[in-house]
Amino acid sequence: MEMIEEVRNLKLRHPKVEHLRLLVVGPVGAGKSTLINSIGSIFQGRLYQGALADTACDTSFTQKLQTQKIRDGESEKFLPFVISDIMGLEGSASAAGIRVDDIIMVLQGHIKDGYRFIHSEPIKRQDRSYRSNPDLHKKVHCVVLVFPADKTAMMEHDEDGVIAKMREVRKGAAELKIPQVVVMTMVDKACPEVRKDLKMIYSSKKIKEKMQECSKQLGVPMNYVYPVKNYHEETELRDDVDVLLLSALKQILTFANDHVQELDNSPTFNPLKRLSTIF
Ligand SMILES: Nc1nc2c(ncn2[C@@H]2O[C@H](COP(=O)(O)OP(=O)(O)OP(=O)(O)O)[C@@H](O)[C@H]2O)c(=O)[nH]1
Ligand SMILES: [Mg+2]
Repeated sequence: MEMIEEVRNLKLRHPKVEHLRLLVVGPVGAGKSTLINSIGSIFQGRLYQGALADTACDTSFTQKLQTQKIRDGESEKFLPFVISDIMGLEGSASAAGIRVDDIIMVLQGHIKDGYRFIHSEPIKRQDRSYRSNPDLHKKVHCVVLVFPADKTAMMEHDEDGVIAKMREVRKGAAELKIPQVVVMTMVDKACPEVRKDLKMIYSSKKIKEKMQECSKQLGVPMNYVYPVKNYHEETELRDDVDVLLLSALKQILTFANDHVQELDNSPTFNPLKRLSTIF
């Protein structure tokens, strides 16, 4: 597949960035960890479980910040990107789930891998998992908002407040100029025809409506909303599953790469610009 080669051979557009860093953000049980495993599986050429996922999920199964480096099964080298996994978001009445202010800290690269999130308090500067001066590749270069297609009906009224939290994260990312996209998981659960044949996704009205709902409620343009089905029950890789995941990933990496390039060209890095402010 051509897309897989493009991702393998991606050239990073900033001299000091070791790899692009993506972060998945979304409600508990949205399929964040499974998404990371699914992407890992494609490159490993077999089903892979780097980021463990859960089957019965009322509270977040993922508790710690966990970054997956993915090794390419063919070259045995690490791919030019990593994906960070975090605890899921819960409604405002819940006494569990990740805090929005902690997510913003992750975006800025202030939290080290392995940190266990605490709902009742944000990370402290004195914490040994707090990183004061993060390098560029410790910062997040694209935020992937993960939302399940079968739950879009609850977005509009947002009774528990999860959508409001996702919007806050998006706003925080926008202030940091970090690009944001939506990956809409569980398309198989949202439409029976798609469940039978994943290719129906391209013509399914139902899926399109759900993508529009995600776009509207999360404030991300339609062309930044990608529907996928994760590997959750399969025993083998499938081209139709891979294509959706890879086309989303390819776009996401392009945005992340654009972002690091902009950082390289930003005025503080430009000596001529600095001179012109001095004289
Ligand atoms: N049908 C279907 N099930 C999925 C899909 N993606 C994930 N799942 C299932 O959904 C459940 C939750 O997935 P996780 O990946 O653990 O969700 P998470 O967002 O990491 O959840 P927390 O870590 O608890 O915040 C698991 O049982 C997965 O197998 C999908 O695309 N389709
Ligand atoms: Mg998880």
